[in-house]
Formats: sequence, C-alpha cells, structure tokens
Amino acid sequence: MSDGKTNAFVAILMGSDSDLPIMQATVEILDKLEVPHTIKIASAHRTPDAVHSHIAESEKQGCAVFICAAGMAAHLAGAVAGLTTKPVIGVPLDSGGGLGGQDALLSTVQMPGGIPVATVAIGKAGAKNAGYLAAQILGTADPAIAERVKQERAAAAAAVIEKDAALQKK
Ligand code: RP5
Repeated sequence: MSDGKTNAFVAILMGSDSDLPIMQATVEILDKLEVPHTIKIASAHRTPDAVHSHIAESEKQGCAVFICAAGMAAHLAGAVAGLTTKPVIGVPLDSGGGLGGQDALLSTVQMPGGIPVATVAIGKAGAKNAGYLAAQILGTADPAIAERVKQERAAAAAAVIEKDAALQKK
C-alpha cells in the first residue's frame, strides 16, 4: 500500500503583477503547510493564449488545484474553470476600480451551472483561505498535508485561547 504521498501541486495564477502583494498571503500559507506550488502572471483578457497553454502544461505536470486571483472584471478564474476539471479557487481582489472589489467578487462567483469556481473572500482573507482550501483539497489524498492542516488549526485555536488568557489577566 502506498503512503498516500503524491506529487500533486497547486498552480497560482494572477491577472497582473499588481495582484502580487495580496497573493503573497497565499504563497505564505502554502509554504507554511509545505504544499508544492507554482506561481504565474497571466491575464484572461490581456494574454488569453498564455492562460490556455499554462493550464495545459500545469495539468500535464500534475497540478491538482488552481488558484486564480484577479480584480475588476475578474474573468481569470472562470476562464480557467472552463479549461480544466481540476478544482478552481477564485480570489476576487480590490484593484482600485472604485467598487471595493465587489466587481471582482461578482465576476468570480457568478459562474454558470456546470463550471464551478470556489470563490473566497475579497482580498487578503480570501488569499489566505485559498491557500488553506487548496491544502485541504490536496490533503484528501496526502495524509501528511492533512495532518499539517490539522496542526495549523490547533495552533490557531491555541493562540486565541492564549490571547484571551492574557486579556483576563489585565
Ligand atoms: C485584472 O485587472 C488584474 O487581475 C488586476 O487585478 C486588475 C488591474 O490590473 P493592472 O492594470 O494593475 O495590471 O485583470
């Protein structure tokens, strides 16, 4: 019987280098949970051919989950979801379009039936959760990743309890 370890990885895509400061939060979570990942800038609108070829190549290499971040009329996650049957997580970003990221949220979440995008919150909280969710998905086939996710949850709970204990002492 195998130990459940796989070579699966997460592919992060973002529409612009202006998305990188927020998407650094995804990278940090995946690094912390020791989840292998790649990262690429490719735009559904500006470089659609690059998006197509990157999805095909990533699938060939063993990508198990795609994380796609974009702002404004955010079509990247939806376009990727139309090209793959791997799970796609969409991160809507506030790119200064004047709508606080709600433009990207609606563009990302309102997918037609049959082509799902698992959409997380706007901005940094969503970027973090995209990392956790991707790790949880990989964890269904890789017990070591699943265990690291569990330990991270326990550590987060312990930190809250510790903060409350410090507050009660004041
Ligand atoms: C989207 O347009 C990108 O994902 C980015 O969030 C937004 C603005 O891009 P830049 O004009 O900053 O390159 O496609």
